[in-house]
Amino acid sequence: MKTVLNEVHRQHFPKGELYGGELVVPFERPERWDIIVEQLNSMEMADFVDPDPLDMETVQKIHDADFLRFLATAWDMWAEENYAGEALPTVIPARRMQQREPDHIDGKLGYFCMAIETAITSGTWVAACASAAVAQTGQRLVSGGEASAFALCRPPGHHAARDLYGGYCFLNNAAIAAQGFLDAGASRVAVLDVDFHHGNGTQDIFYDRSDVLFASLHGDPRTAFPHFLGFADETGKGEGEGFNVNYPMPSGTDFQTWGNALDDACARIDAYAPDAVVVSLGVDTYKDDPISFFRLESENFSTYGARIAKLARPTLFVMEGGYAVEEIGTNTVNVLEGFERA
Ligand code: Q9C
Ligand code: ZN
Repeated sequence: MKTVLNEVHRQHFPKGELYGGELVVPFERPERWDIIVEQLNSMEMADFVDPDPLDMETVQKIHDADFLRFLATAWDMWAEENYAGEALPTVIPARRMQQREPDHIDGKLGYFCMAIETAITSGTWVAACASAAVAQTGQRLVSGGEASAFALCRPPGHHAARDLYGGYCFLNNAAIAAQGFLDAGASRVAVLDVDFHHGNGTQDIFYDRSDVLFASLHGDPRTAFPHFLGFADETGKGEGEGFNVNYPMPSGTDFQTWGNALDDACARIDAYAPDAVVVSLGVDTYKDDPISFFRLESENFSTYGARIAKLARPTLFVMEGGYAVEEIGTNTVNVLEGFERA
């Protein structure tokens, strides 16, 4: 399968992520991309395609105009303050406070974020747009007849909602791709989110819609990020009732349990009969991931790639998380290779 990618992602590399009360080198860093590319090369799966320019019209169907304006201008507003560090929020519109976009950048950052670990830098917006373009181009390849494609997105996207960034995410690449499939003529699209973390942004974007089925396997939000969404009783609302499925799982979950949840999710997707499947592909389910608590082994990634192939639908893989950097190439490419071999 073809891989869509480009180098613009490097422009997003904050010096700091707020973690454990310290600013640490971000877990989500450019090296992740390099190691995946290296593994594609060494597996002779290097069929690389450049992204087309970003079609903003589709992005505007997924994200609010004021949020896009904020992301595009946040760094410049921050720079005007002459702060010494990178743009991080400090104040949040918490319970019983006004939900109104402030004028000052300190207020705007809190207004538009869902988690405050993620810094905005001078290159963040251009990298986020390039990442969305990568997803969009992958979608166009599959809409145009390719059986599958891999969008090597960075930064990731599934925590970004209509008007929220955070959890390393700015634009929701998978949601933009799903919308692209619909715009290209699909009637129904399934998003299968196998990242360790709940795809709160994707769920929220499609929560009241029946044209996108969202299914997510993830760490139980009682103990795992993003903590405030991803419970099993979130099934959709209005038109979208019955089109959202969450599989929260406890610390220590191994492939036996995880694979059963995947089988269930796949059965739901089969019943939905989508015209396309978008896989939010995070490999932070790996046993040695530094910020996650599942126990998948590298070989399990091949097995589940083959399981996804059994859906027998046009499939776009969109890169999300995965922070065990040494193994991220093996684990990611195992999914793609397992899929192709099936
Ligand atoms: N102690 C993605 O995988 N920090 N985002 C968690 C856990 C944020 C993950 C801290 C994790 C965001 C795309
Ligand atoms: Zn994740």
